[in-house]
Parts: sequence; structure tokens; C-alpha cells
Amino acid sequence: MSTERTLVLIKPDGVARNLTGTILGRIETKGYTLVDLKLMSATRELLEEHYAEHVGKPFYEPLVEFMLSGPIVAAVFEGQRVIEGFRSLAGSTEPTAAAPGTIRGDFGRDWGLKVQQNLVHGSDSAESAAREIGIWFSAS
Ligand code: DAT
Ligand code: MG
Repeated sequence: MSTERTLVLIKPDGVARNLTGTILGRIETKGYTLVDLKLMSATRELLEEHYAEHVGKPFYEPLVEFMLSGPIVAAVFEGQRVIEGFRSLAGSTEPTAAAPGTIRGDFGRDWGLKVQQNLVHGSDSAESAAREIGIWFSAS
């Protein structure tokens, strides 16, 4: 299989908890290569594009509010099967249920009903990765 790229976001909770270096380090330690990186604030428009598949769902508005609540680190990682590999390293969506050893399992928990505070985002397919890298790394 050929080398691929994925978009990783360290969400506002991860940045606020000073986990940026730890999380990037976990990904590098697994063997993936950092090829682009920035600290930025999202806009509502950017998030509507990024989370297009979730627009209209009950958790969409709280998710957007959370993603607007502080700076985000956007990164692009490269490697063979990095899309699948990072999703595996991130763990399942709900931090309480995420397996120990994963980023969400080791550093996350549920804070009330705030499932969205799960530290990281990773693209879920090659198509999503291309689309999302274009959104987060287009004009800057
Ligand atoms: P993932 O981030 O694991 O790819 P997803 O794409 O299904 O998960 O959802 C995007 C984000 O939305 C997720 O990281 C957290 C939030 N979310 C998903 N399902 C939710 C739910 N049932 N309640 C609250 N937030 C949810
Ligand atoms: Mg997703």
C-alpha cells in the first residue's frame, strides 16, 4: 500500500490541557512523519465545512461551540496506512469507552455529557483526508 496522509486536530481540550507535545509525540513515536503543523482558531464557517456530515445532528451545535472555545493544533501526518493507524491510536469516540493505550483512553474521560471533548480528530478515509487537509491548510 502506498504512503498516505491524514489530518489530525488536537482539539481545544487537548491544547488547553498542555497535551499538544505529548499527543504529537505519541504519533511520531508510532512512526508517522509530521509534514505540516499550525496553531490556529477555527471559524464557524470552517467547522461547518469540516463537520458537514454532522450538520443538523443533535450534537452538532455543542460540538461547534466546543471547537470554537479555544485554539486548535492542525497537523498533517504521513505514512503507510496512517489514516487507519491514527484512528486506532486515537481510540473510540467516547473517551470513557476508549481502550487504555489509546490517546482518548489514556488522557480523556467523559466530562458530564460532553462527549465532544475527546482530544483529537483524525480523518476517516482517504477522501476525507484530502478534503479536510484542503480545508485546514488552504489559505495560510
Ligand atoms: P470521530 O471523532 O471518532 O470520528 P464522529 O466523526 O462520529 O467521531 O463525530 C465527530 C465528533 O462529534 C466526535 O469526535 C465527538 C462528537 N460526537 C459524535 N457523536 C456524538 C454524540 N452522540 N454526542 C455528542 N458528541 C458527539
Ligand atoms: Mg469523524
